[in-house]
Amino acid sequence: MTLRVGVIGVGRIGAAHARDLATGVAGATVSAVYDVDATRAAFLAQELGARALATPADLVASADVDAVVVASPDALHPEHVRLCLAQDTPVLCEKPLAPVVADALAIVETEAALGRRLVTLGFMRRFDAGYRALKARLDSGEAGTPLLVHCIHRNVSAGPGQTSAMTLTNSVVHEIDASRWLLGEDVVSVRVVTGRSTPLAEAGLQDPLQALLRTTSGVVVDVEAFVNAHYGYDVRCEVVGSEGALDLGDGAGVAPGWLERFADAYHAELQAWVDAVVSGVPAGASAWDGYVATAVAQACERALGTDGEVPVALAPRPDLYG
Ligand code: ISE
Repeated sequence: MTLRVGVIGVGRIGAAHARDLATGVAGATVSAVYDVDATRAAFLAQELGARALATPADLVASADVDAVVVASPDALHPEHVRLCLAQDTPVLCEKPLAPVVADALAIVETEAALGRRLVTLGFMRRFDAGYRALKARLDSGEAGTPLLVHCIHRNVSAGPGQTSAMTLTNSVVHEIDASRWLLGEDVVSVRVVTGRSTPLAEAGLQDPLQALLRTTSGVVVDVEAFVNAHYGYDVRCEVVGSEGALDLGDGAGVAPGWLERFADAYHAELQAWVDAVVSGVPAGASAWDGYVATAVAQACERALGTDGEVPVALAPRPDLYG
């Protein structure tokens, strides 16, 4: 069976996903695309032999769309995922599931009521070779008991209108998910530390900032998020345990940008998603993982500008998410 995928939002990551689905990922083709920029959608549709449709709703309802990738702007993710749930259509949603936790929770509740895992979150670090090797070594017990996780997340430059809240819900959200996944634990409280900002940051943007996450067992995860690092795209992760320290290994160098740094991970994530939709066995991060990541990121938003430690309150986890 060839999975016919529709892609909503074909800017940078959406176009990259669409091209890979059309030409690289086994068992998939791209049948339809939508973008608010109709010209951009039309060009990509022509390149891929797909149709450019007039609205996201048309795309999701289209008879030749079996599954959907949502790569629209963050604030539109909930609306586009809801369209998919209403049509019982599997969807790979780029992170975050929603910038606002209530919207993310509403999606979890809708999916739980349907009783079927339709939503997968695009947390691609889970498919990166360095992160996977780190997790395998951690799970083997090689480093003993995990005590600290040090994360660095540096972007080359932020887009116009970037806010500190966006740094948290759009960038730090990756480290929130990756540390939960690596440690197999939830975050119970957060702090955010800020200091001098780079002169390259827009007025009002705290850049860099540091988020400190405390997990259930007391592991402290520190995340440096610096969205105008200028020199390159630099993502690092080190877990310090009672018997050793583990990091991402040689693969983790400075890259021109996130598309280059995580190209293999994005590809592996798409392949795993297509295989999961076809087999019916879910793979990758769930809507619950997306909800939790946003809940932690929004706790960080509340902690921003205070000296305090802010608790993370989570809704009860529906049985669907085991
Ligand atoms: C971007 O949306 C991504 O997901 C990148 O992986 C991340 O590094 C960047 O900070 C985000 O803006």
